[in-house]
Amino acid sequence: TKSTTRRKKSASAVSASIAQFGMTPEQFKECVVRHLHVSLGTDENKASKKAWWNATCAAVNEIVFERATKTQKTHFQKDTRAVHYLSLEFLMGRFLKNNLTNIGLTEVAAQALEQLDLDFNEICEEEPDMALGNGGLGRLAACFVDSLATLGYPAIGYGIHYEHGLFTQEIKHGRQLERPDSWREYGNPWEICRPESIQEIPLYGYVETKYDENGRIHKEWHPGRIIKGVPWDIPVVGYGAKTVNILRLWESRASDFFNWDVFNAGGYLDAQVENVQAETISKVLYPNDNTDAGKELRLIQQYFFCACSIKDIIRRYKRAHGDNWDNFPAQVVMQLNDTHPAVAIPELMRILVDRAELDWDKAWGICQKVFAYTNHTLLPEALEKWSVRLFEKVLPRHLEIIYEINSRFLEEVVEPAFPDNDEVKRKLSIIEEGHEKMVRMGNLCVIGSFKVNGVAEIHSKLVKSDLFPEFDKIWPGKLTNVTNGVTPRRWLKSCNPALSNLISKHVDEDWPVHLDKLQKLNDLADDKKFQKEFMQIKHDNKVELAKVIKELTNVDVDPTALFDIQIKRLHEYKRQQLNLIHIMALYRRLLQDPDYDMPKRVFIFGAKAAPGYYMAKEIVYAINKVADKVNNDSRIKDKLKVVFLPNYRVSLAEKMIPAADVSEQISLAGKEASGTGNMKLALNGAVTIGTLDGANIEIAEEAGEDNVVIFGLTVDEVKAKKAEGYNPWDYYYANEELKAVLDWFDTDYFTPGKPGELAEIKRSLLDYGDTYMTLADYASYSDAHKKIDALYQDSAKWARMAIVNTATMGKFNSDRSIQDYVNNIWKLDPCNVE
Ligand code: T68
Repeated sequence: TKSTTRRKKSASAVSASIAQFGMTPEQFKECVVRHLHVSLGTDENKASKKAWWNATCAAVNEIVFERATKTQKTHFQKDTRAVHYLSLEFLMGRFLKNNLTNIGLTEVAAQALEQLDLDFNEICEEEPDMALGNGGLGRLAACFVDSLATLGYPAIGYGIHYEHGLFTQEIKHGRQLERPDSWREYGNPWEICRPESIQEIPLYGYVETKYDENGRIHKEWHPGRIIKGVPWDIPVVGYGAKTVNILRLWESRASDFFNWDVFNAGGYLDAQVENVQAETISKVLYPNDNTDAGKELRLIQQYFFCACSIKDIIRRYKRAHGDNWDNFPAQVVMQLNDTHPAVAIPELMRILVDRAELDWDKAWGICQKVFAYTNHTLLPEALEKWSVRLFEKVLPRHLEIIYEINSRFLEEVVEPAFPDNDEVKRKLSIIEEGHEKMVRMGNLCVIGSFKVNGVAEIHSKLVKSDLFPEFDKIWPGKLTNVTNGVTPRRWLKSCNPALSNLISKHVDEDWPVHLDKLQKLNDLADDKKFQKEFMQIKHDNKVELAKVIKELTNVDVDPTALFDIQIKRLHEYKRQQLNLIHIMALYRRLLQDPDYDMPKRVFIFGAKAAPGYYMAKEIVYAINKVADKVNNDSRIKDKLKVVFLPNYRVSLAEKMIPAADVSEQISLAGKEASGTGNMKLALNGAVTIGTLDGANIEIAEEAGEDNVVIFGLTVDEVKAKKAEGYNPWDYYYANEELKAVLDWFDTDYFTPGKPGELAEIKRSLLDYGDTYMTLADYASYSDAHKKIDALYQDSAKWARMAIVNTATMGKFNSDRSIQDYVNNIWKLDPCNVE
């Protein structure tokens, strides 16, 4: 009966998609085979899996490109207002399954490939991830473009077409090694080059001051170099595929005429060197998350893609409106994804003042209606600052413009609000005075934008109270909140098909676009039959993950054990070290008392450390060494396993998230702006163990306090403790278990023959002050895990919690986030594409 219902189910899915795109599995199969012949130049007998994947993509693209063209044409004809999402990162992952989900042909394609004796999932595995981002910030941009297309809003994403995305991670003898990520070495079927829209971008050089016949000052920038920006377009398919928007990514090239003929009359070789430098700009994504690298190449990347994008936006605007700038703010809104694209503000001013010859006030009036800025962090080391010296070298005219913006702001805005207050002026100035003068990009963004948002309630509150309090006084209402969200198409429907099918049996089929409808599952939370089905799916997903774990690490894990997952970038503020210390404590308890009462547990990590972040890499090493020891210790009878899955990325997340029982969200309160992995895990029925930080607070509000396990200091308690003088040694001496575990780091217990190899971790937690108060939260964290253990041992109670988590995550749909942006910031109308 199971297989008949499956066939019935898929038959109805197939007929639904035939209604929309008129395709049967046979027709799809013919299309794939045709592409194998005419696009790939091979045939059924010779084709590699990669060729089959390419041919399948080509078949999907027949629909996708047609819809993309229609969408662009409609937006042009209706002259729609659009949002332009400027982001240095778009962490898109794989496209095939997602695009099939969104055009409604997953089942058709799976059956077509089956008829060709191919396995759909295996073919999907051929696709490399498009990893043009570090973590949450980049993945948020990807979820947002998905939601914008799904909701039918005219939108374009602008970014960089990196040749190498985020490095791939290998683990060798427990340590992280970085290898370049060559995601498009063999071509990428999802992108189209648009040489007709190339832009030329100036850099370096000097500024000449001229006066016209009326004595009016005019500035002319004589650049030292011109770079070419080549756009690559990637279609972004909305759910239902009515709207297909574009993600436009810029690749840098040497500008042929300028560098070859004019500047380098001297030599062929010199010209080649300049070509290499030009092409370096889009070579590689900077691998830091939540830290500011401060490197010249990074500033050039930022300017390069902002300047290309603004020229592109203006070209499109002029096609409809000519040289009349009056409608520009009505047509264009630009969302700055963090301060990384902040230089777009002085760039637009430069074009309006120097090129279009608008007077300053009119130009500034336009700018202030066009830009909005999203803040993603309060961590001081992540707040971008550029040295004035570097800025002047790379962008001499922009530095002048920033000075002008700043002096007018201090005089016309700050002085009236805070008369004679030099301290406030010093704080709000875009220029930080000191040993080395710096440009503060956050201040520039707040001053140049009409709205500024944080990404979760508590974070936005702290942006107002701690980061920009004076700005909030000057411009009440400018600082606001938009809580993050994730797309349920990728993060539930496509990554967890079994759970999605179960949901569709009990909730209207349109739940992927009306996620609040999951609330209906609340009524089934105590239903024995539903609990059984729900937990059976969780179990099956764990069986699948166990296979992946075996393949990647050769560790055997028991799918009946509790799967506890922490997946996110490795950072001390995210406190993977707290998780590790607790695992070591559990291990110690099991060694001391073989009957120690706990369910079988598997702790699973996925995390990349920034290549230059020493302590993060030490923590990766420590996790792997502890895993080696624990997993091979027969004394604890497999009651505890520790797994570090290498090369965590979007496609691996899609396999891990559906298999999680527990979601670790354990940052120090006040440090994680929002988190988005927390939402994905809870949506797939994981129970959160978390601090009152970021979106955890809102997740707890939605799921109810009984369905999450909260521990640790609150933001206010953190502040109070810091003020009274936090001393980690107090916690070390007060807690026998904590002391014993920390002392383990000095021994060679986990690093045989190499005592003290892990000692730096202990030192960071004691001698260097424990910046993120790991020890202060340890006891509370340990208690929270005891609570988890007890809850898990009551399987009905646990099933109820898991179901309620899935049922109550409707708020965290990125469609809701986008609708908040539309209502409160962008003021867009959806556009119907026939
Ligand atoms: C993340 N930030 C936040 N930054 O840490 C996370 N930084 O709480 C939030 O949920 C997410 O943004 C989305 O709002 C980042 O991911 C970076 O990746 C980054 C990259 C370069 C420089 C600085």
